[in-house]
Amino acid sequence: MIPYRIWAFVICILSESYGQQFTPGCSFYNGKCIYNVQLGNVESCHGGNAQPEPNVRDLSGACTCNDVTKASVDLNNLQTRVDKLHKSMTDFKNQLNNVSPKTNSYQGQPDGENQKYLDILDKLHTKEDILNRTNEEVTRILQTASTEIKGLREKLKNTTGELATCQVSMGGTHTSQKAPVADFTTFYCSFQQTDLCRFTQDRDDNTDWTRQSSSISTQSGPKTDHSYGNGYGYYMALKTINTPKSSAGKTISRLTSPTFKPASNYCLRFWYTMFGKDVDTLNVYAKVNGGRGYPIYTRTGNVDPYWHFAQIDIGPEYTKSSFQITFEGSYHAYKVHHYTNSHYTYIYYNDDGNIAIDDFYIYNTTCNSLPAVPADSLLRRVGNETTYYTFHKTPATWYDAQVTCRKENPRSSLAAIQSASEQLFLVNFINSNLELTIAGQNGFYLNGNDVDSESNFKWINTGYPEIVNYTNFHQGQPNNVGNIQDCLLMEYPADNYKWGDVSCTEKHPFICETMMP
Ligand SMILES: *[C@@H]1O[C@H](CO)[C@@H](O)[C@H](O)[C@H]1NC(C)=O
Ligand SMILES: *[C@@H]1O[C@H](CO)[C@@H](O)[C@H](O)[C@H]1NC(C)=O
Ligand SMILES: *[C@@H]1O[C@H](CO)[C@@H](O)[C@H](O)[C@H]1NC(C)=O
Ligand SMILES: *[C@@H]1O[C@H](CO)[C@@H](O)[C@H](O)[C@H]1NC(C)=O
Ligand SMILES: *[C@@H]1O[C@H](CO)[C@@H](O)[C@H](O)[C@H]1NC(C)=O
Ligand SMILES: [Ca+2]
Ligand SMILES: [Ca+2]
Repeated sequence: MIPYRIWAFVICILSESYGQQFTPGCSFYNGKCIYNVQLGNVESCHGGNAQPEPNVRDLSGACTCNDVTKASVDLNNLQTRVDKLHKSMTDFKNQLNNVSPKTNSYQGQPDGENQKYLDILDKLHTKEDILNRTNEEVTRILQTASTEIKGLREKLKNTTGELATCQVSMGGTHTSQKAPVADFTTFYCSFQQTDLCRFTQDRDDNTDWTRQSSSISTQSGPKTDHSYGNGYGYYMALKTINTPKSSAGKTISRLTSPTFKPASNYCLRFWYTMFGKDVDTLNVYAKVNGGRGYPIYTRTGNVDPYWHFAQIDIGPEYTKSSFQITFEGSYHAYKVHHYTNSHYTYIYYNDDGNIAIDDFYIYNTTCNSLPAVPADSLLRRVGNETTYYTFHKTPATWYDAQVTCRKENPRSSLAAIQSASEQLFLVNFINSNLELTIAGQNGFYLNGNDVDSESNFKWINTGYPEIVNYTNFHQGQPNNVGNIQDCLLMEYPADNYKWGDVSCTEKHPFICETMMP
């Protein structure tokens, strides 16, 4: 006897309306601005009878952003249908797999029930065949659509030059789940700003912090700033001064933030380096009513040339009234014997050590309530490494893209692709998403660049430049056309997003990556 349970299952499968959903469809461009991609009309498509929709505009006229936006909405709808299709195909296959082994045991039993089973299996195979053909059709449609979109965008660029503006509205159609809008604001400073974001030098100290770009020396200071990781970026540094001093003792310098409004809590985050043998201490204070009190953060000594992350909760005792943040750096002098006028004297030097800070964030909430990762991000775990990617379809210059990444999370940067499997992971994800496939026709920026030294491409996500070892350049790239191509772009969508170098001021979509500590 076949258990009732299995019968119910099989009947359930057959009564599902797969037939409707799995009818292959077509895609056509037909020289019009608006795409019409359909599923379920195979005769009218392949019979050449496809009629353009009455309101479709002819390409001999100029296409507008509205046309591209409408096309992208149509394609979004298609994406939704394709997603559903894939899901029901998978479910269907799973159900089929569950049923098949059970039915085998009834084969050869010459009863009526077994015959019914074989009939059902027959029908299931027919469905599977349709399903397989539909799968091929969907793949074909996606490929055609992406080619057509490319044509449409090129046409638009040729006729109106509206490319960049349109992509903004295309980006706006994305509706997948966003993180809830948190009730906090962020103050961020990359120290790229010449007004130092209204930070000011204290007057009751020995010297000033300086706004610095590039490395200070090989024995001290960071190699580059933290925001951009190359000579374009700036950071704040307390530099030793190689001048003899008459006495020992610390040289102290303070830099104070603008004033922050009262709130129940604040969270402070920043990056710092402390490198060189004369480095003494970095203290951070929450300055209330002009008084510094005791430090809320202290780090002492010669650490290393790398950028380090600091995070400090600032409780209500400090934040119930207006307050400022003060960074206090110090270095010490060392004693040397000096031979002058036939005798030895002592002189004190401090010539080796710098404290630097960059990428300052302050949020009017507790550190715990800040999102751990950027909203809407894609997770990848390899071994013990966890990375989140966010995809930005709105084109930006390499510099603006990098800062957008830094702003979304202190550990975020434009992505660095450091293996073939990471490249494949990203390319597969882009290809699985129609909107990203559309945006990707214009490439995706990575963080690699040779801004500092021609043809020496470096990854800069950690703020400590690293040689780009794994590469995936398209044939003939990098080629530094016009001597101005310094930034890496996943430039060739038709060739698995192989890389090229482009001018960093060109605007392209981009991928950010947040590496978890
Ligand atoms: C459907 O595709 C799968 C995987 O390619 C294959 O194993 C199966 O035989 C195909 N089914 C039919 C009915 O063609
Ligand atoms: C756009 O312009 C380029 C260069 O002028 C041309 O090769 C291309 O065919 C044009 N594309 C369309 C869709 O008109
Ligand atoms: C943070 O500041 C913004 C702007 O002043 C305010 O709207 C918001 O309520 C504040 N959030 C908290 C948690 O205090
Ligand atoms: C991750 O794994 C690598 C290689 O196994 C190891 O060297 C490294 O210390 C691990 N890192 C962490 C954070 O566990
Ligand atoms: C990259 O290559 C350089 C020189 O070939 C080597 O020193 C460095 O360790 C490599 N880095 C990585 C991350 O493999
Ligand atoms: Ca900076
Ligand atoms: Ca190039």
